[in-house]
Amino acid sequence: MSLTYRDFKSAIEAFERAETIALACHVNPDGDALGSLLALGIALNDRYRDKKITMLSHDGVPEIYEFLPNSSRILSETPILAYDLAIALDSGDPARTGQRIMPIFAASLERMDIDHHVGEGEFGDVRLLDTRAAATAEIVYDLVNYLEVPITTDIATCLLTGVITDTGSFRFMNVTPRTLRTAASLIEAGASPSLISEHVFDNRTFGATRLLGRTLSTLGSDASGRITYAAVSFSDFVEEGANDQETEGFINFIRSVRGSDVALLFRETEEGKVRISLRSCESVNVAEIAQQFGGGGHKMASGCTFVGPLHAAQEALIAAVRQAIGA
Ligand SMILES: [Mn+2]
Repeated sequence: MSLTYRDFKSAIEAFERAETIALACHVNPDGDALGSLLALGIALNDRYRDKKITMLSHDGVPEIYEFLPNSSRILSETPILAYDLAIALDSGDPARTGQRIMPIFAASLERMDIDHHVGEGEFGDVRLLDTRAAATAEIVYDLVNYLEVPITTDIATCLLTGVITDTGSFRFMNVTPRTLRTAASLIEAGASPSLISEHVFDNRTFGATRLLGRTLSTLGSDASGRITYAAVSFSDFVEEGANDQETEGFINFIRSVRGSDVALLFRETEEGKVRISLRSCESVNVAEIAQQFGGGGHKMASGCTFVGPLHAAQEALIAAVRQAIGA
């Protein structure tokens, strides 16, 4: 489904009604989550100088995204429980905003869901859901235009980061003529694709690059070759002096293996706790698999946490994926 003038009008009416507005993105935020959050936060501040706008990211801002304008104004928690309007961006459902932030969605007067994913988690009094958008940033771009806020260089940089990261630099199946038109307008407004790429993709620390080497040396697959996976152990992190945020992008190497339909990256972020990222081609819904383990996400990109040793996480997740694809 795509959005109409009426959808944007009802979003703007909700902004007008609210005095206090909270915006939140999903846990382990990516470029689209943060870019959309910041762009809408900046636009609302520009448009409504008298309203209190709060930007929230449960897991903060990964270092590679700190270059995004206003990123230092994002809070990882809020002392206020109830807002007039609580907005979830790119999140699938309110639970994905993280345990410290999720309660504001139950407590606030109105809720808004801005997302480009299909899911059972759709919610909200106002829904800007567009499954044809390659990124939430594409929807926010339209919304900012409806708000009649000029697309400043700052807003454009945030939105283009969302588009670039969610399309794998315009390589994924979700890229449409609209994606490229939006990107062209953002570049006209002052965003720089090369600057964004330099920060996001060509910015791995020495330790994290060595960690990537270790990770790829664990690459495995099931007998069918349709499931590929790799793991980072806790001692790998310690010995290379790298952290979990720096594994951003590792999964792309695992999913780019020929014949791979589902890719998994296991990270033992502390002893006895394993975070798992899942990616798939269009025919496999990895959100459903992550949900079996208390996680969530999107059809082609999801995540969950497993409590237990690394090998147990691998066994459990690979078995679940095998069952899902009938391999
Ligand atoms: Mn997205």
